[in-house]
Amino acid sequence: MRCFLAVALPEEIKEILRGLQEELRAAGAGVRWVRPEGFHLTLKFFGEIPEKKLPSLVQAAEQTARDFEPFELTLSEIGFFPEKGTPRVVWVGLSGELETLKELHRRLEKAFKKTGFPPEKRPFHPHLTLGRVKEPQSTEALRRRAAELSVPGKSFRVEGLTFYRSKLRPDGALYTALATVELVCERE
Ligand code: 3AM
Repeated sequence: MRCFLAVALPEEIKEILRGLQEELRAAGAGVRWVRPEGFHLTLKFFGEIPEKKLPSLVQAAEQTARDFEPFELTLSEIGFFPEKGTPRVVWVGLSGELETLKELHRRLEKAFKKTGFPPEKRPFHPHLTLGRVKEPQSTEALRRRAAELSVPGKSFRVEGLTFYRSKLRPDGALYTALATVELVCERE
């Protein structure tokens, strides 16, 4: 199965992201928008794994999550990959306790490496994907529209990590939650 680890998002955050999608949709670019129930913050993409590998990944995540207490992130700006030129991915960036998020990501990579999954080569750029560009024409209007919009500075608590299965469909990926691991560190 195709599998990844992510932070699931509260409904009110998904609602905001859905609203931003609506505003951007008006720019008329050929974008495949993420299904609102599928919004998430990816921490690690595993690719195709045999189902029997999942328990060892969950265990690695649990061990790491033990050293972290829940923390807060805030929606920031709309951004694009790549930053300049024809965009491929439209996303919402994050602010807040980003250093904690990056440390969590670094520790997870280390734990998964021990489990046999090589670390991601690309730098970690935390983002919430809104959509993927399918037709690179008319993306200028999309960039213009994005620059006009203001993202509500809403915060949410990261309290757990969720393993998802991703099923690729012609109309976009379908994500199913497989297991959730809580951040449980209890500091004095
Ligand atoms: O929705 P986002 O962008 O957070 O981009 C893919 C998506 O992240 C990413 O894994 C998440 C679930 O599909 N992804 C897909 N293929 C990937 C790959 N080969 C990948 N990340 C790294 N390497």
